[in-house]
Amino acid sequence: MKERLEALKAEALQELAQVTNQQQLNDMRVKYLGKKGPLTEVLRGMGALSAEERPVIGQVANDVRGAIEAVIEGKQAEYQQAETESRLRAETIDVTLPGRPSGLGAMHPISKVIQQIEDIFIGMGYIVAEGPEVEQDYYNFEALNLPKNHPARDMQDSFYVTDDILLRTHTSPVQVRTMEKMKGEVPVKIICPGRVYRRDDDDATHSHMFTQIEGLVIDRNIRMSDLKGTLLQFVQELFGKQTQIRMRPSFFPFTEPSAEVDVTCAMCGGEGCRVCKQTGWLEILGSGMVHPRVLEMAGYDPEEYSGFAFGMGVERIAMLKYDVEDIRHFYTNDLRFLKQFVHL
Ligand code: 2U9
Repeated sequence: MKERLEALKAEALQELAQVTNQQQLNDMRVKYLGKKGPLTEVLRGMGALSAEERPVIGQVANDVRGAIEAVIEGKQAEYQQAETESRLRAETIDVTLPGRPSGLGAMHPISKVIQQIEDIFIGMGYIVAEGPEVEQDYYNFEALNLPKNHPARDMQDSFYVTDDILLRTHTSPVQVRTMEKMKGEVPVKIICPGRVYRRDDDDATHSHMFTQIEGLVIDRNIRMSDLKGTLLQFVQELFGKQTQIRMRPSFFPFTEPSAEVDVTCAMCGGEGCRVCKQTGWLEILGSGMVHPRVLEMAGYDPEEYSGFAFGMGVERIAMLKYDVEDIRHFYTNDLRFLKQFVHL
């Protein structure tokens, strides 16, 4: 039996020497040390041995098992080490590689111009007010002295949701709502930025949706000169100290008197050029003294209070400021266009 065990050991060690991978090693472990293996079989036969032989053969069997196990374990450690090394090699990160660009965005040019204009008026003590884009007929038209049957209320010109509800055509309803909330208190000194909607055919200078900023001041003794001084201060902060304004008579249902406001062309300094169509002037604002009927409807006695209001299209101002030739560039979001404003 001792000879059989020694032969088994020699055979196992020789075969193990040929093993080259984990799978073969697993097979060897099953073959020599498994329940159905030759070693187990020998040990099972020990019952037939004499009491003197049993411990001797037992010792030999244990030595053989130990020797085979030691070789298997040695190889096992070798394979595990190789496996770990190859995994680490595959997972190596080169921390010196340059990072991937993160694709950081930038503020949209219209948002930038809104912010600049807000900052100028905040500096003059105004509060920014906002309101709904889906508006009631009363706030959008009626309260602004645009009675029923007024041409501006034509179904063809506005986006109506129902007979009484529409997408606001200007931000003026925000001023009306603010006056209502103020319940006759003064001063009212607000600017209202926001999107407005008109049923226009889109082209290079018209869009069915655009951005307005309107302003409203109500107090005692507010005069046309306050309006003029305010707008001059505003355009000089926005376009530069050299900018001048001129006011031309105009008509709006919600202001009386009304005036269109032109600024000297920043492109040519008033000399006349392509941008100002050789006139030296650019129209950028509408304005006027708040109509007494508008004051009255919102709860302000026109005998005691007066006010001025103005309105401008943000896209038009951005187009002049940045020499953009087509309003649609602001909405198509072509990165080649937007990236030009990253550092402005
Ligand atoms: C109240 C009273 C008066 C707002 C005003 C204008 C003149 C004006 C246009 C400029 C270019 C609109 O974007 S645009 O097409 N706006 O000309 N807006 S006065 O007057 C108000 C508003 C609210 C309660």
